[in-house]
Amino acid sequence: MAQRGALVVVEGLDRAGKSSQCELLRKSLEESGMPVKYIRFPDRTTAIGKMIDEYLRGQSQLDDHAIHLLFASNRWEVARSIEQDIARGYNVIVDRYSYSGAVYSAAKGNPNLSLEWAWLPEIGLPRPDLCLFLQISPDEAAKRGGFGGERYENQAMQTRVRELFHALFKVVRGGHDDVQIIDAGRSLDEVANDIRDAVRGCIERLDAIGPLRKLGPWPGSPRAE
Ligand code: DGP
Repeated sequence: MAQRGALVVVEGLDRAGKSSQCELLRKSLEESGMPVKYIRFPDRTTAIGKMIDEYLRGQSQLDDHAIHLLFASNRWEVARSIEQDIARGYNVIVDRYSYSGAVYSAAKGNPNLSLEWAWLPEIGLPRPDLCLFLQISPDEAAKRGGFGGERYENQAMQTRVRELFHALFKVVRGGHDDVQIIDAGRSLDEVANDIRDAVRGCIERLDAIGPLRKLGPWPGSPRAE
Protein backbone atom coordinates (compact mmCIF):
# COMPACT_ATOMS: atom_id res chain seq x y z
CA MET A 1 0.00 0.00 0.00
CA ALA A 2 1.22 3.54 -0.81
CA GLN A 3 2.43 5.61 2.12
CA ARG A 4 -0.30 7.85 3.48
CA GLY A 5 -0.05 11.58 2.92
CA ALA A 6 0.61 14.21 5.58
CA LEU A 7 -1.99 16.57 7.01
CA VAL A 8 -0.35 19.99 7.24
CA VAL A 9 -2.16 23.00 8.68
CA VAL A 10 -1.06 26.60 8.25
CA GLU A 11 -2.37 29.00 10.88
CA GLY A 12 -1.79 32.64 11.74
CA LEU A 13 -3.30 36.07 12.19
CA ASP A 14 -5.09 37.79 9.33
CA ARG A 15 -2.44 39.16 6.90
CA ALA A 16 0.29 36.76 8.11
CA GLY A 17 0.69 35.50 4.53
CA LYS A 18 -0.97 32.11 4.98
CA SER A 19 -2.61 31.88 1.58
CA SER A 20 0.51 32.94 -0.38
CA GLN A 21 2.62 30.50 1.63
CA CYS A 22 0.14 27.66 1.12
CA GLU A 23 0.31 28.27 -2.65
CA LEU A 24 4.12 28.29 -2.60
CA LEU A 25 4.15 25.10 -0.55
CA ARG A 26 1.72 23.42 -2.90
CA LYS A 27 3.90 24.34 -5.89
CA SER A 28 7.09 23.18 -4.23
CA LEU A 29 5.64 19.78 -3.26
CA GLU A 30 4.11 19.30 -6.72
CA GLU A 31 7.44 20.15 -8.37
CA SER A 32 9.01 17.38 -6.28
CA GLY A 33 6.42 14.96 -7.68
CA MET A 34 4.39 14.69 -4.47
CA PRO A 35 0.59 14.50 -4.72
CA VAL A 36 -0.98 17.53 -3.01
CA LYS A 37 -4.42 18.89 -2.21
CA TYR A 38 -4.98 22.37 -0.85
CA ILE A 39 -8.09 23.34 1.05
CA ARG A 40 -9.00 26.34 3.14
CA PHE A 41 -11.39 27.05 5.97
CA PRO A 42 -13.87 28.51 6.07
CA ASP A 43 -14.91 26.84 2.83
CA ARG A 44 -17.40 29.48 1.73
CA THR A 45 -18.77 27.39 -1.17
CA THR A 46 -20.95 24.98 0.85
CA ALA A 47 -24.39 25.81 2.26
CA ILE A 48 -22.89 26.22 5.74
CA GLY A 49 -19.97 28.17 4.26
CA LYS A 50 -22.38 30.64 2.66
CA MET A 51 -23.92 31.37 6.08
CA ILE A 52 -20.43 31.93 7.47
CA ASP A 53 -19.55 34.22 4.58
CA GLU A 54 -22.64 36.37 5.17
CA TYR A 55 -21.81 36.58 8.85
CA LEU A 56 -18.19 37.57 8.23
CA ARG A 57 -19.25 40.27 5.79
CA GLY A 58 -21.66 41.68 8.36
CA GLN A 59 -24.76 40.74 6.37
CA SER A 60 -26.20 38.58 9.13
CA GLN A 61 -26.10 38.46 12.91
CA LEU A 62 -25.78 35.17 14.78
CA ASP A 63 -25.33 34.13 18.38
CA ASP A 64 -21.62 33.61 19.17
CA HIS A 65 -22.15 29.93 19.93
CA ALA A 66 -24.26 29.35 16.82
CA ILE A 67 -21.68 30.81 14.44
CA HIS A 68 -18.95 28.94 16.29
CA LEU A 69 -20.69 25.63 15.64
CA LEU A 70 -21.20 26.54 11.97
CA PHE A 71 -17.45 27.07 11.57
CA ALA A 72 -16.85 23.67 13.20
CA SER A 73 -19.53 22.01 11.01
CA ASN A 74 -17.80 23.47 7.97
CA ARG A 75 -14.74 21.39 8.95
CA TRP A 76 -16.76 18.29 9.80
CA GLU A 77 -18.45 18.33 6.40
CA VAL A 78 -15.10 17.67 4.71
CA ALA A 79 -13.42 15.59 7.44
CA ARG A 80 -14.17 12.29 5.70
CA SER A 81 -12.80 13.46 2.36
CA ILE A 82 -9.60 14.67 4.08
CA GLU A 83 -9.17 11.20 5.60
CA GLN A 84 -9.74 9.56 2.23
CA ASP A 85 -7.26 11.83 0.45
CA ILE A 86 -4.63 11.20 3.12
CA ALA A 87 -5.17 7.42 2.82
CA ARG A 88 -4.74 7.69 -0.96
CA GLY A 89 -1.33 9.30 -0.48
CA TYR A 90 -2.18 12.98 -0.95
CA ASN A 91 -0.46 15.52 1.24
CA VAL A 92 -3.28 17.80 2.33
CA ILE A 93 -2.41 21.43 3.03
CA VAL A 94 -5.05 23.24 5.06
CA ASP A 95 -5.25 27.02 5.31
CA ARG A 96 -6.75 27.61 8.82
CA TYR A 97 -8.22 24.84 10.92
CA SER A 98 -9.51 24.04 14.40
CA TYR A 99 -6.97 26.31 16.08
CA SER A 100 -8.46 29.38 14.36
CA GLY A 101 -11.83 27.88 15.16
CA ALA A 102 -11.27 27.89 18.91
CA VAL A 103 -9.21 31.07 19.12
CA TYR A 104 -11.32 33.50 17.05
CA SER A 105 -14.50 32.57 18.89
CA ALA A 106 -12.90 32.73 22.35
CA ALA A 107 -11.31 36.09 21.45
CA LYS A 108 -14.76 37.70 21.37
CA GLY A 109 -14.67 37.83 25.17
CA ASN A 110 -18.11 36.25 25.63
CA PRO A 111 -18.00 34.98 29.26
CA ASN A 112 -19.95 31.89 28.23
CA LEU A 113 -17.58 30.99 25.40
CA SER A 114 -14.22 29.95 26.81
CA LEU A 115 -11.31 28.53 24.84
CA GLU A 116 -12.07 25.14 26.37
CA TRP A 117 -15.73 25.26 25.30
CA ALA A 118 -14.67 26.39 21.84
CA TRP A 119 -12.36 23.38 21.47
CA LEU A 120 -15.08 20.79 22.13
CA PRO A 121 -16.63 20.51 18.64
CA GLU A 122 -13.14 20.04 17.16
CA ILE A 123 -12.55 16.81 19.10
CA GLY A 124 -12.39 13.85 16.72
CA LEU A 125 -11.51 15.81 13.58
CA PRO A 126 -8.38 14.60 11.74
CA ARG A 127 -5.36 15.74 13.74
CA PRO A 128 -2.70 17.58 11.75
CA ASP A 129 0.69 15.88 11.52
CA LEU A 130 2.16 19.38 11.48
CA CYS A 131 0.70 22.76 12.36
CA LEU A 132 2.74 25.76 11.22
CA PHE A 133 1.86 28.99 12.98
CA LEU A 134 2.93 32.03 10.93
CA GLN A 135 3.87 34.51 13.62
CA ILE A 136 3.58 38.20 12.86
CA SER A 137 3.01 41.19 15.15
CA PRO A 138 -0.44 42.79 14.89
CA ASP A 139 1.31 46.08 13.94
CA GLU A 140 3.14 44.39 11.06
CA ALA A 141 -0.09 42.67 9.98
CA ALA A 142 -1.88 46.05 9.90
CA LYS A 143 0.97 47.55 7.82
CA ARG A 144 0.66 44.83 5.18
CA GLY A 145 -2.07 46.44 3.14
CA GLY A 146 -4.22 47.19 6.19
CA PHE A 147 -7.17 45.21 7.37
CA GLY A 148 -10.19 44.58 5.19
CA GLY A 149 -13.73 45.29 6.24
CA GLU A 150 -14.64 41.85 7.56
CA ARG A 151 -15.61 41.09 11.09
CA TYR A 152 -12.52 40.37 13.30
CA GLU A 153 -10.22 42.48 11.09
CA ASN A 154 -9.31 45.07 13.70
CA GLN A 155 -6.32 45.60 15.96
CA ALA A 156 -7.95 44.78 19.32
CA MET A 157 -9.34 41.48 18.06
CA GLN A 158 -6.07 40.51 16.39
CA THR A 159 -4.07 41.18 19.57
CA ARG A 160 -6.42 38.97 21.57
CA VAL A 161 -6.34 36.30 18.86
CA ARG A 162 -2.55 36.27 18.95
CA GLU A 163 -2.48 35.78 22.73
CA LEU A 164 -5.06 33.02 22.55
CA PHE A 165 -3.22 31.14 19.79
CA HIS A 166 -0.22 30.90 22.11
CA ALA A 167 -2.39 29.90 25.06
CA LEU A 168 -4.04 27.19 22.96
CA PHE A 169 -0.76 25.84 21.60
CA LYS A 170 0.58 25.53 25.15
CA VAL A 171 -2.41 23.39 26.04
CA VAL A 172 -2.70 21.20 22.95
CA ARG A 173 0.97 20.88 22.09
CA GLY A 174 1.46 17.92 24.39
CA GLY A 175 5.25 17.95 24.17
CA HIS A 176 5.29 16.96 20.50
CA ASP A 177 6.82 18.94 17.69
CA ASP A 178 3.61 19.00 15.66
CA VAL A 179 3.10 22.73 16.31
CA GLN A 180 5.91 24.87 14.92
CA ILE A 181 6.14 28.65 15.12
CA ILE A 182 7.46 30.32 11.95
CA ASP A 183 8.65 33.94 11.95
CA ALA A 184 6.50 35.33 9.13
CA GLY A 185 7.84 38.88 9.44
CA ARG A 186 10.64 37.97 6.97
CA SER A 187 10.74 37.81 3.17
CA LEU A 188 8.36 35.52 1.29
CA ASP A 189 11.25 33.26 0.24
CA GLU A 190 12.78 32.96 3.70
CA VAL A 191 9.42 31.99 5.18
CA ALA A 192 8.70 29.58 2.29
CA ASN A 193 12.06 27.84 2.78
CA ASP A 194 11.40 27.25 6.48
CA ILE A 195 7.92 25.95 5.73
CA ARG A 196 9.17 23.63 2.99
CA ASP A 197 11.87 22.18 5.28
CA ALA A 198 9.39 21.63 8.11
CA VAL A 199 6.91 19.90 5.81
CA ARG A 200 9.54 17.67 4.21
CA GLY A 201 10.71 16.69 7.70
CA CYS A 202 7.15 15.85 8.63
CA ILE A 203 6.65 13.71 5.51
CA GLU A 204 9.85 11.83 6.35
CA ARG A 205 8.53 11.16 9.88
CA LEU A 206 5.17 9.77 8.74
CA ASP A 207 6.23 6.15 9.24
CA ALA A 208 7.20 6.93 12.81
CA ILE A 209 3.98 8.90 13.42
CA GLY A 210 1.82 6.01 12.16
CA PRO A 211 -1.82 6.32 11.07
CA LEU A 212 -3.61 9.68 10.89
CA ARG A 213 -4.64 10.67 14.42
CA LYS A 214 -7.68 12.54 15.72
CA LEU A 215 -7.80 15.77 17.68
CA GLY A 216 -8.05 14.89 21.33
CA PRO A 217 -10.06 16.27 24.25
CA TRP A 218 -9.01 19.29 26.26
CA PRO A 219 -6.23 18.05 28.55
CA GLY A 220 -7.48 17.32 32.02
CA SER A 221 -11.14 16.87 31.08
CA PRO A 222 -12.64 13.75 32.58
CA ARG A 223 -13.13 10.82 30.18
CA ALA A 224 -15.75 8.13 30.30
CA GLU A 225 -14.19 4.76 31.20
P1 DGP B 1 -9.97 33.88 6.00
O1 DGP B 1 -10.91 33.46 4.89
O2 DGP B 1 -8.83 32.94 6.22
O3 DGP B 1 -9.55 35.33 5.88
O4 DGP B 1 -10.85 33.80 7.36
C1 DGP B 1 -11.94 34.63 7.54
C2 DGP B 1 -12.05 35.15 8.94
O5 DGP B 1 -12.72 34.20 9.75
C3 DGP B 1 -10.72 35.45 9.63
O6 DGP B 1 -10.85 36.69 10.33
C4 DGP B 1 -10.54 34.34 10.62
C5 DGP B 1 -11.94 33.89 10.92
N1 DGP B 1 -12.05 32.44 11.13
C6 DGP B 1 -11.55 31.46 10.36
N2 DGP B 1 -11.92 30.26 10.82
C7 DGP B 1 -12.68 30.50 11.92
C8 DGP B 1 -13.38 29.65 12.82
O7 DGP B 1 -13.38 28.42 12.72
N3 DGP B 1 -14.08 30.26 13.82
C9 DGP B 1 -14.13 31.63 13.94
N4 DGP B 1 -14.83 32.15 14.94
N5 DGP B 1 -13.48 32.45 13.10
C10 DGP B 1 -12.77 31.89 12.10
